[in-house]
Amino acid sequence: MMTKSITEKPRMEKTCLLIILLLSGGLSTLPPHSREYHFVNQTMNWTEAQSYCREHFTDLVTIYNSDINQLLVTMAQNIDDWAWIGLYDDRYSWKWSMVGKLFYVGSKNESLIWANGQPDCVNAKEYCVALQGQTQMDDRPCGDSYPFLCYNAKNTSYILVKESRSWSAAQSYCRTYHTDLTSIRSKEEKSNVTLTLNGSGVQYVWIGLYRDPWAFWSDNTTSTFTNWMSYPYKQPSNYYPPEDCGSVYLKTGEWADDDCSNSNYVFCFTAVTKQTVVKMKLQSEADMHSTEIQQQVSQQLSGLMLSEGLTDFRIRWRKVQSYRDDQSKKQDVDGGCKTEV
Ligand SMILES: [Ca+2]
Ligand SMILES: [Ca+2]
Repeated sequence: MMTKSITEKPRMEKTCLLIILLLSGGLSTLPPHSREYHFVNQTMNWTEAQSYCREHFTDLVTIYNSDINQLLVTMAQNIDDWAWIGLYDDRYSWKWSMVGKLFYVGSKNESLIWANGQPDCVNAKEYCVALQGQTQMDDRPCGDSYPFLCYNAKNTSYILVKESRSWSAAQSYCRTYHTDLTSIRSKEEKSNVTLTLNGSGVQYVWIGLYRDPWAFWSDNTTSTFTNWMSYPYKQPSNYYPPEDCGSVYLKTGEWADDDCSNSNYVFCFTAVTKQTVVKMKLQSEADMHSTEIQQQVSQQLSGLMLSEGLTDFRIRWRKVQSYRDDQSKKQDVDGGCKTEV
């Protein structure tokens, strides 16, 4: 006969454990409203301004909308001068129509040679590339009409279309009837292009190289907002080339492209990391000291947080105080658990 002995367990202490949730916003996902803006009341060139902002704050300012733009104007109190913002133009950030990736011409591709003094981005209007004299590259206004070179990937052929079109119209044509505007990514492609153009007599011919103007901000975020000055000086102008850095006129908030070596005031920003602490008290008969149980609770909480779209959080356990039946300790007890700060 088996005897079943039941041992009466001593009353288990109720253990209170505090779960602390630290919720914080990562820098990369910070929306613009979690930024603080700073007007630097001294003048320096754009590179110095960038270093200054990175040393004392986070970076040069990125302007995402007219509210931020207006806020900056208010901060500078009507000074009749200009201030640097994080915007800059990279005149070597070329991309191939067919590849779509940034392509730094010159440093990586020996087959691509700029004509003397190019790319010069005359009047801040030249964002597409044509071969000039059949061998060297020149940035030209994308709206200019030139013959163009298509590439056909099916039979690896290069097709010179002698009808003059704008760069975009040429691109559409090539994409419709062939593969795309031609790339020149190797010595082999370069000699094929030269061969195709040989004896054609064309002065300029579009190839697939282009770039997005004023696409970069110092903090590597992107913004579609612009506020270029239109009167009396239409900007960007590249009037004293190169004018590759963006500045804002403090009286109106309008932007201009400016020579990066000029001295201007500066707008910086600080990224504000917002952190919220959520404390939860757990009271249970279960052994809350058990790492396993703690892990289970943490996992359930994490799942809940993630389902609510919160991705940046930490869960920390902290023992507060054991519940005791001892009435003499009651003054220490706050609803069963003492709250410890
Ligand atoms: Ca040019
Ligand atoms: Ca300008």
